[in-house]
Amino acid sequence: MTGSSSLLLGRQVVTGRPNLAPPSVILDSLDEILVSHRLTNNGPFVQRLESLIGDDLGAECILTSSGTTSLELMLRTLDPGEVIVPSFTFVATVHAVVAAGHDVVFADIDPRSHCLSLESVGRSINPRTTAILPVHLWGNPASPREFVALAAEAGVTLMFDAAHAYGTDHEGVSIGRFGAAAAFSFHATKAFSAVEGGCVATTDNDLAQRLRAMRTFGMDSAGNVESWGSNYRMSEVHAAVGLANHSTIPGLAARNRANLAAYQSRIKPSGIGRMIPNSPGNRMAPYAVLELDERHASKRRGIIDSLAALGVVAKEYFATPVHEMPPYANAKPHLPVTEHVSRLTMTLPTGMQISPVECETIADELVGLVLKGDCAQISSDDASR
Ligand code: T4K
Repeated sequence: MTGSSSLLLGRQVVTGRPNLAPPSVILDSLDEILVSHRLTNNGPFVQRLESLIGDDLGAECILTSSGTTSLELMLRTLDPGEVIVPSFTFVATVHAVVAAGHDVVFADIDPRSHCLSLESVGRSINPRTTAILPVHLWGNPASPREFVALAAEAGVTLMFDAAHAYGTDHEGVSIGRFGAAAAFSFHATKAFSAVEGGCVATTDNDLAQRLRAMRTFGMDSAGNVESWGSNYRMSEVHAAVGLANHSTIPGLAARNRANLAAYQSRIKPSGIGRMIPNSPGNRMAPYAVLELDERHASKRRGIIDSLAALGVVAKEYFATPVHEMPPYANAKPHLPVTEHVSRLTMTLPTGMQISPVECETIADELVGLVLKGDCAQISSDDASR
């Protein structure tokens, strides 16, 4: 095991480390749940969290057991057909489309934002298209107004994967209010977490009612089975952790934004690449994402390994685009931007575990690793001119 003296910050820091409320706050709630013996099935903690999140999102909120089940639940309300998705995303986006009974059509992304490209989606729409499912990647809005217009013109449904985007607004409007519905994740690695969990947000009251029934075996409020459904519910224990963590959001959002600015302040002048900027409404700044300059693409794995040896755990999100994964590899779509960007990106530690000054220290180390490794290449390139 690495001794603390050899660690860059004297301890390990990790991409995806959960941000938690003080243990005593969580434990008090768990105590209340255990004493009450009300553990699940839309109990008081779920109802409280649902109402809080609904207020935050400015939409009806249907809490679920995960971001993936939220996606699947909302996609199951569509008529079967093709759903257009990005390939540069976490695999859950695409698995959920299949689980809901649809065919997957991959479209390319915009090289600046990493979100789904309007032009690429426009080219993919055809009579079998039932929906478009952009992802608000890294918490930044995926051109929601433009996609609303495109979907309306094409006569298809628009739903969003908002797994990264809790707390994001676009031009003053909550991200949960765009499209027919949006699916959020409250997984442990997300800025706001309930350990596992998620929700579907919608401004359509009829759809909300349908989703609520589908979440619990198709039952209405009286317990009569009126439609197909399953068990997509969140437990009281998860809701209690979510409620406790909810109070940490303002401090966490401020810290994440400061951490990102600190990384940017060192990466930008170095010329090794760019930190993906935060849109103004992306208050939580949940990810610190470095896109290496193309010249340094081959060093990514080495950089991540070197940082790990110093106790800084970065991740290659998303190194393998979903269309290259075995279950989807037959489609062979033409996605040049996705294939390019997936070789360049990595996420760096952020959140309450780390301060902006420490982010500068990591960035300086990272820049040193990249440039040191580059010296030989630059001189041999120069020599061959
Ligand atoms: N749509 C999008 C766009 C998504 O990104 C996701 C999930 C979903 C949909 C589906 O939402 P959920 O069904 O998951 O609610 C992680 C997360 O498991 C996943 O939630 C997340 N996206 C994805 C981007 O990242 P892995 O396979 O990378 O997880 P893992 O176990 O390697 O952990 C990531 C990092 O977090 C590691 O550095 C370790 C650290 N970690 C992780 C856990 C679970 C901790 O420090 N503590 C922990 O408890 O998928």
